[in-house]
Amino acid sequence: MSEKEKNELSDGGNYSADSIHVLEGLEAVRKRPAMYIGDVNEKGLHHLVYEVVDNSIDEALAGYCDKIDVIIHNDNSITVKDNGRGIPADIHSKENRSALEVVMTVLHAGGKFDKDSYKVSGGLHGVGVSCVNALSIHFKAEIHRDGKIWVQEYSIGKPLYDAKVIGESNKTGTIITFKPDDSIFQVNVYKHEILAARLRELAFLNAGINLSITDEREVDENGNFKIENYYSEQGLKEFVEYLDDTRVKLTPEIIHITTEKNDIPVEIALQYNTSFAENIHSYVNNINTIEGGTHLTGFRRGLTRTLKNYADQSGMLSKLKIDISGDDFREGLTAVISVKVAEPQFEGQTKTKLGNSEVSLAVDQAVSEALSFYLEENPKSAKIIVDKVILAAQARHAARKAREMVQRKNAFGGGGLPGKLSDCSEKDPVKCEIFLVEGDSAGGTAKQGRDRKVQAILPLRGKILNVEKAMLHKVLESEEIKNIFTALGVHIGKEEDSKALNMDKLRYHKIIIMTDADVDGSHIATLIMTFFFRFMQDLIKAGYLYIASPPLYLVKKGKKEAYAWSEQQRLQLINEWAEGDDSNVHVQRYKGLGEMNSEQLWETTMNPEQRTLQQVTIDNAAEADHIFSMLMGDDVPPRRKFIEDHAKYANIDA
Ligand code: 0RA
Repeated sequence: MSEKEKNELSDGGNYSADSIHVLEGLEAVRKRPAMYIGDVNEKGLHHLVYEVVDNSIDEALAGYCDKIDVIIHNDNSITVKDNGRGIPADIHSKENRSALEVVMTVLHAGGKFDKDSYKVSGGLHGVGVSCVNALSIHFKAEIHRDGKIWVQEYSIGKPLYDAKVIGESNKTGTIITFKPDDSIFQVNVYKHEILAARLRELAFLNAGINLSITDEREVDENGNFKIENYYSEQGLKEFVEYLDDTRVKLTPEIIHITTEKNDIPVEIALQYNTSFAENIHSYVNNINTIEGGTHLTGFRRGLTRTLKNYADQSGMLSKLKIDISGDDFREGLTAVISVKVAEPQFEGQTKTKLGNSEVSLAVDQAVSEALSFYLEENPKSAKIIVDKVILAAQARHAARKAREMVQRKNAFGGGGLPGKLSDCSEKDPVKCEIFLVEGDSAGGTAKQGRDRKVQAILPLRGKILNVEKAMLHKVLESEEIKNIFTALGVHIGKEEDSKALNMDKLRYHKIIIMTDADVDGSHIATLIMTFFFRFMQDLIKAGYLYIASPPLYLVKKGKKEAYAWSEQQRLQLINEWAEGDDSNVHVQRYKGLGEMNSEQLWETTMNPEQRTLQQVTIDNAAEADHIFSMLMGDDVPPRRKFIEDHAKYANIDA
């Protein structure tokens, strides 16, 4: 506990003085919620749940809890229930109030009672459960401990009554229920998929804990709530299996490392597959470190050195004329790295880059020890891996040649913009948008309808290359993909020197994918998103990628016309206009962009004043990786199942 917090708590046992301090603390959270939970949109809303779950995970990591249940209630309030020791609730003589109340109402007080506990979990901002309380219109804590049931309720962080005993219990645990405050959050509907993906991830990251999600908003035909359980016996090994379940494995075994180096617990699982993508997911204290950091550097260094030594010693590189780069060792590699660091230093733009220098060596040692052992023990697999690395090096050289060709052509081609691009006249990238449009015909309509000052149009022919399955030089040679990156002004590639996108050259700050509102259209949009996800991820992270939403229907009655973007809107319009007789209400289903004329396309889909754009974001990188590899892979059944499961969100002809 910091000196400041101690002072706040031990203010001579003066209850009212304490509470004033407390309310000031929580008032600060309500005044500037984004400072504590990131934002007040979808992300922040879901962050509240993570914050509460993290406390239960800590209790599990301390060895006292193995079951955590999350319930989404009908009114979008949330319950998180665990079978840990229960938060102490009796009166603390010093503070003159229940310990529970202190945990729930003092900023950063959560868990600090237990000095021995090795607190490693904790949300991205590690703000504690009192922040969730401050941002909830209603919050209830129920504690089962020492044979009793305690409760206390709060509103916007203020206790509604003193913690009290309401019954007896022979169990222990903590049950938190909260309803986010609508006056703080822009959105108030929880997304099942987002919470489920996080719980699945937590299950893999913390083997042996039973996690579940119950969604009371979804009831099946037997009247049962939708419920999913997540449990992993073997941790990261199963995480890699899950990530790669639709990829073709190169070696039969997954390399799984669980060790501790210099008091730093390190867990790693890795396996090579036949794809060309590098899929490394790293975590520190259960937080996805999307910007990487010292643990990732240590992993790469250990992997490269160990594989290189092995290949050198076995003489496999003697005939190779070209150099091997670090990237070549990671082509087709899926890996998850998880470290637990007692005092993590987070750096970087999103505070998801680990700075602690001691972690680098710990991970390097862990991976090189285990990997050299594995290579010696499994010579067949070792040869397959080294062959793959050599192939990657050769492909990289071919790709460099292909790229140099493109660049040379561009240098002589004057400006180098693709012939198909109808550019805008404005030059300031911040004001400029580019529409990537499916098909030449829709491209023509969009060109006529656009605001030519700030909107550029790039028509794309049918289906672009599936980058999930293609080798790098094929990607670079693909006409459509060349058109995309030359129009954008940035280059792509996997070589170390060009890895960072030259984002300052980016010519548009809104890149809008515009495809037909049918199954083919959404497949094409997915192909384009896959390309951005694999080759220009920084651009998605910067918030530049969007999807246009063309309407599904035009509803007409006499001279009246209106568009509908959903089945529900269509029915509502018909209801409003029909007045008991819908015979003269005419509904036109837009199957493709091409069925609209240029004014209609402008009005409904392109006009910044009226349109709705969906921003493409990466909520959960591991889950996104899993979904993209599944959607774009060879395996048809899981893809079909995914599309069927999501059909109600897609549209009727799916
Ligand atoms: C501090 C001390 C003790 C338990 C907890 C915190 C605790 C907090 C949370 C939050 C969610 N679930 C939780 N479970 C436990 C207990 C210390 C002891 O019993 O010695």
